[in-house]
Amino acid sequence: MKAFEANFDGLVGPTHNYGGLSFGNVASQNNTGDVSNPREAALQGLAKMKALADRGFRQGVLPPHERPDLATLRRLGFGGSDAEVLQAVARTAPALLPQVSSASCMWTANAATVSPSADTADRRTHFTPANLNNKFHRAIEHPTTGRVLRAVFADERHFAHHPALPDCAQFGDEGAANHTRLCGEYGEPGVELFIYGRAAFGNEPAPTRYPARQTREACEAIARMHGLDTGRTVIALQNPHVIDAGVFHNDVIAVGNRNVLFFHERAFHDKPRLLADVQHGLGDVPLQAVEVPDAAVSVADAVSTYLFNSQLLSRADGRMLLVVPDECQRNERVWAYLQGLLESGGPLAEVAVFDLKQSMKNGGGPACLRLRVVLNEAELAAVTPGVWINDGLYARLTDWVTRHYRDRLAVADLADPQLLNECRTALDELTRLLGIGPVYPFQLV
Ligand code: SUG
Repeated sequence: MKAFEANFDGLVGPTHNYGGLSFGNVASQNNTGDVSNPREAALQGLAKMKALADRGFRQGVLPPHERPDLATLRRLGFGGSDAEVLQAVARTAPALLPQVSSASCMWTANAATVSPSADTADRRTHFTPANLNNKFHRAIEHPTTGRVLRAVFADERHFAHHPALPDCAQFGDEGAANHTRLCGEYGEPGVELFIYGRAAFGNEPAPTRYPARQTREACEAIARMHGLDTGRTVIALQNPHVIDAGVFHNDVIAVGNRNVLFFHERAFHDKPRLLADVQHGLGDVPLQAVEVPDAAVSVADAVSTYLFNSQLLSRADGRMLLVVPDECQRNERVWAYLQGLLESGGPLAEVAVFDLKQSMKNGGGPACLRLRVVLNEAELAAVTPGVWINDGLYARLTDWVTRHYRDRLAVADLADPQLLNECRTALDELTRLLGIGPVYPFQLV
């Protein structure tokens, strides 16, 4: 059956800030304590969504989470009114404030792993929210993420939802950031490629400086839960050296679309084996490996520009568009490499550049901001309709952001009880605007 790739971008939340929370993510650490601009961040993300929707790509939006996360603070023993909770946290445990206030769910590549119906045993699209248990500020996302995904993909005839994996290091899972699907046509069975940074058991090489967030055990569990065909599932180790160089997710060093895998020479531990296994799974469909040599673009350049954290999208004519952050254009070597790629006559026909500076400063590029979901006609029709970006929704969301978001937020502002009220008012309006029903703890009490 004919199918399409839809991209669901995370709308940046009103508490977007630079908390310096992600050890191993160079941008997050380098920008610790900077004053953020949540309004600009949300508008930058919306501009990308609108531009892609205007070009005919199927583009949806996923709402931000309730932040500061009062329910988590109460679970940690804080009590009294909401304002008293925030005051006590600021006074006695200030490090918790940015953690429970991060707008990190905007990076929806980490929201879940998604397997399209063409790949699964029961022919439904399967979703597993990522437990993100390597970082506290991200580990609190999955309950709301699960509710949002169930609200948007509600029809049980088409969509199957699993709980996040057990919350422990053995099953560390970072979602679609470490998962790529390769295929001929989107609607045909594809090869699901999972990349992990460490195995809980065994003695494979591991990074020594920064944490490896994803485990092999998590990949194996998701493949089982989704009912994937073992002959078309490849689970492979990331190069531990690139994790130590700041590649905290595989989507910082590789991206795939249809039969094209665009990756850095140093991305994988055993590249020949990985390529052979993917080709074996693809059968008659030839894999096009676009390998970027270290001599042309170093790992450091890849990390600072997010060349690979790009969206590789199929245009109607079958050739591909690469959506990159403008950091790529400002780096001579990366930009020269891209020009050469365009002239090479390969699958890449076009590069589109976006200013995503607010998100990039926390280590989130174009690919981090989106969750890919392959959907056939019947499944597309079953998606809750209010989340599709069109002229009307774009206008309503930009108006909503402009009315509710601050244009300046310092970490110290997170204790302001007024900020919590602003966020709840905004989010309550948003769930009505998107027509997804109640999903937030403050709406469920
Ligand atoms: O988990 N940054 C996120 C960035 C996630 C990027 N996603 C993908 N590569 N798919 C992270 O490291 C920083 C938040 C702060 O420092 O305030 C942060 O969580």
